[in-house]
Amino acid sequence: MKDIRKKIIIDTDIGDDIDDAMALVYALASGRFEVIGVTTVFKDTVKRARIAKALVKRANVTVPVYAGYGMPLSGVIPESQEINQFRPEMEGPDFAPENPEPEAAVNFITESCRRYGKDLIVLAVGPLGNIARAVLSAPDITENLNPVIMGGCFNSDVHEWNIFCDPEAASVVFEKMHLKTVGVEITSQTRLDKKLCEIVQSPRDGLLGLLSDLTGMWRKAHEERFPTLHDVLALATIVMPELCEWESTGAFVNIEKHGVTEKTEGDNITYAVSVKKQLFFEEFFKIYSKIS
Ligand SMILES: [Ca+2]
Repeated sequence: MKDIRKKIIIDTDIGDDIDDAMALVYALASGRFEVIGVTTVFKDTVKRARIAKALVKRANVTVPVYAGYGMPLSGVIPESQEINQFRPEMEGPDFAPENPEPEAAVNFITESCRRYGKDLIVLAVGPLGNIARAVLSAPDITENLNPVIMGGCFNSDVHEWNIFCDPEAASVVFEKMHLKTVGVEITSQTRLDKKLCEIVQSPRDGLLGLLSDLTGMWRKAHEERFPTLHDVLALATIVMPELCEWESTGAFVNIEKHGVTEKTEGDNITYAVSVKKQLFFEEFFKIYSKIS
């Protein structure tokens, strides 16, 4: 039988905000995606890869995890290297990335794009350092690499975090390719309330048990705030584009304004202009309740 799952690579800054871990769990366990691999980006990418690997192992699947570039394209080292969801047991040899050289992550993206062509979606839910380096080193992949990203803000001058952390990389990506993005003005509408957060944090075993623990660690580091599912929404739109309404525009990253995304003439950026929040939550928790 033909595998109808979407082939994806997830390029992630897992370990800072908690929604990256939630998106990875959803991708690994929903039955809707074939995760070809995971690449990590920004700051301590090896630690991030170890967190991702812990989730992959709990999901009982074989998915390669590569530690990509921690350094933004500008070469300016980020101030803090702290990662809030790292547990001591993740130091063990079982959780090491496939290859700790950042170039290996970029090569993995490049080779996968060439191998799978338009059958592969690259989901970028962190700063865009790996994707930009892939495009700069292998311009031929731009034809097929049409990433789905969580990033930017298209209705005001707000700095969206992923673009802000590596505006030079985002500028390359926005300039050189067709992409689909869900900006922060849309994803910020998907914050969990107390009741939904309690479902995620309820004690259990297996994959959801680890996600519950990581959510607790993240909340402790963030004044017990409730998570917002930015990255999960971007992922979910790959299989349910109807979750959002979309418009097309050109856009550039204003580096002097530290990464504000400004609309311009053109149509290479497809961006979300609204979200059906209730439908999204229903879908997320429907899948969630089936994960063992
Ligand atoms: Ca993220």
